[in-house]
Amino acid sequence: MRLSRYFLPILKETPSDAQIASHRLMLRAGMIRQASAGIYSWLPLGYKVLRRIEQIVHEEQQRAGHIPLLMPTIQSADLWRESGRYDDYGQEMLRIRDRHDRDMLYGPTNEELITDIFRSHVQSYKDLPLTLYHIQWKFRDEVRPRFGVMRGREFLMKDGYNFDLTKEDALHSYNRHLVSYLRTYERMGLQAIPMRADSGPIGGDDTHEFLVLADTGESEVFYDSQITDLKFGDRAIDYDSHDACRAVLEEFTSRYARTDETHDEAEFAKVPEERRRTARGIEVGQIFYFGTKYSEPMGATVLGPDGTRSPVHMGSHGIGVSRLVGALIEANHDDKGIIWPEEVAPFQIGIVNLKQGDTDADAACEGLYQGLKSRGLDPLYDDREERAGAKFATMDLVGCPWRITVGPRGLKNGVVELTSRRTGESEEMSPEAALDRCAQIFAGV
Ligand code: P5A
Repeated sequence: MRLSRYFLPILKETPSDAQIASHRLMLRAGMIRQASAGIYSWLPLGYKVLRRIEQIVHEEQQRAGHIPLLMPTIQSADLWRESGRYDDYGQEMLRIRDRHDRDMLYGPTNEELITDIFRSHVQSYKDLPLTLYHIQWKFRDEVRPRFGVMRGREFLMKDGYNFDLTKEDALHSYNRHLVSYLRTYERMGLQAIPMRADSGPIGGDDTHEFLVLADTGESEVFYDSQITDLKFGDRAIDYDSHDACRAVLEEFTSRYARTDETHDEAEFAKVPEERRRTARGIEVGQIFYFGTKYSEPMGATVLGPDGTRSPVHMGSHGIGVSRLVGALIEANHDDKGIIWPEEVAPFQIGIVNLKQGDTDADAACEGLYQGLKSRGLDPLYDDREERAGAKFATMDLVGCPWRITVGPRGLKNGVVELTSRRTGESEEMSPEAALDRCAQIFAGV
């Protein structure tokens, strides 16, 4: 993309109402614009990051064998009356009446709707196990929407629902989700720690939240510091193997790690003192096993191998896709701006032309721009008639992980400069070498 033709409405002033870095930087970098409290338009740069995160989530869900579909945002109140949650959900639910006076709502979550789909089409244990998911907007009329996309009223969630014949199978689905979430967050360059949590309005006894440690996080967390040394990495895992998934769950959840809702001082005291940590965290996902909480009242039963019908065992599993954009920035920024991990960067490489209008500089930039694109990369070329300082400031704010700086002086020696946004280290090399290096850096991404 050529910056002169892009829509990147950068703010010169730091917005005064934004309290945390990610909110400030998303506004300043022209990623989002508030439409009303807790509701945002995703401007082109923000939308690009959102799409990259979605893409990783889709790939990891499907790797685990989960099947994508798309349910609507507006739901009928009748389904929620069947499960009993229509009255329970309270003021967080946005209730709407259509022209025929029917009660509708903007979905805060989809347990009822998916259970209705399931009961209408699946009758036999032979069609199990089944996990369906979608990535769809949700609405929760939060009392205090704040911190930009971190606690929005409208937000994008990946929500998945498993249907299993037995409790044991459903617990395997739970474990499988835990494993696939570990992979998903690590692929984005984030460490998200599973912590025992409270199930709130979704229900059930088994639940873990995934937390990214950050001073600006809304949750207070207590954990054994050994947990931060754990990495899932690039392990090959058989998602159908109950033993393999259970082993990962045990590895990642056997040390003390809890949110304030389930914190137990006596248990925490058993952790050696030098390893006890209290911190804050951003909840980027949560998994639940709730058995027959929805299938029983809604009559979602299947015929088992013994010829009798019984309600299916279920769980639901959520990733805060739009919140992740904020969480990623909280974990990756400095005082100049955002530092995107390579896997989610909206543009991977910025090209800065130090002297727009200079024949050699323009030609070299054009060659790099086309060369990067032909290698399957997505560069942002600052081709505006601007001072070098302003161009560097824009690139630093927007946060492309790599920058190629091109100027007449370097070109006389046949070189351009390749700079890492994260380390600030620069290296001079020929434009061809810069192209090869960039292709190499992003080969595995
Ligand atoms: C699991 C999927 C559920 O709703 N039902 C379907 C279950 N879980 S949850 O924990 O309530 O939400 C899942 C994730 O969504 C993100 N999230 C939010 N993101 C931005 N703004 C909000 N107001 C908001 N509320 C929840 C969180 O990341 C949460 O873990």
